[in-house]
Amino acid sequence: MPQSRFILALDFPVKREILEELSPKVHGLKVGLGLTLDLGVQGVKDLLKGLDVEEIVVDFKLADIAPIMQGIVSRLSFADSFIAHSVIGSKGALLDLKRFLDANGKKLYLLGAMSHEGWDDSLNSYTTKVILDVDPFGIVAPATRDKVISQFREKFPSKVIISPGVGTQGAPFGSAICNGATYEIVGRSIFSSGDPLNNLKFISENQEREVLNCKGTKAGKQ
Ligand code: BMP
Repeated sequence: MPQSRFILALDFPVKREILEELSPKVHGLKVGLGLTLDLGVQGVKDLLKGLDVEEIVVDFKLADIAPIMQGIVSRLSFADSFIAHSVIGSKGALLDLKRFLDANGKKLYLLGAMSHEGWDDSLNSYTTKVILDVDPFGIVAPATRDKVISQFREKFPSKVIISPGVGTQGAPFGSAICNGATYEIVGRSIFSSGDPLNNLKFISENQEREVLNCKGTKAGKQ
C-alpha cells in the first residue's frame, strides 16, 4: 500500500511506463482538464487502468449549476473524487452535487483558497461558510500561503486537506504538511526535468526531512 503524502498532478500526457513506476510511490493521481482534452476520456481511462494508487481525483474545478456538474461527473466514473470551486455557493449547486456524489460513492473536494498570487484571501470567509454548509470530504488549500492552510486546518480538524504550490510554485516540499495539509500536490517538479522517478525520490526525501523537523515523525501517513 502506498504510504506517500503526495498526489501527482497529471496536466499533460505522460507515458504509461512512467506512470506505472510513479503510481505505487504516491497516494493518488490528479487528472487535469488539459490531459483529458489531449487524450479524451477513453484515453485517460486507458492510461490509468489498473494503476496501483489509492485515489484518482478529477480536477476540472467544477463551477456550474448542479445538473450540469452532475452530467460532467457522471461521464467520469473512473474517478474516486472531484474538485469543485466553492465560490459558486451551496443551494442549486454544491449541495446537490455533494448529494449526487454521495449517492454514487464518490468524494468531493472544495477549493478553500487558491495558490496563485491573485487569489484574494478575503474570499476565504465565504469559502469557509460554503465548506461548512456542504461538508465535503476534503478541501484544497494553498502551500504558497502557510497561514491559510493553518486556518483551514484549525477550522476543519478532521477533513482531508490537499495542497498545491510546492516545488515549481515556490513552497518547500513538506511545508504544507507541516502547516496541516494531509497531502501535497506535485506536478511540474516531477515531469519538467530529468528522470521523473528520481525527481519523485528526491522530493520525497525533502518532504520527509521537512516533516521530521516540524513534527518529529516521518512523512508517511501515521
Ligand atoms: P504544479 O506542481 O505543476 O505547480 O501543479 C500544481 C497542480 O495543482 C496543478 O494541477 C494545478 O491545477 C493545481 N492547483 C494549483 O496549482 N493551485 C490551486 O490553487 C489549485 C489547484 O488545483
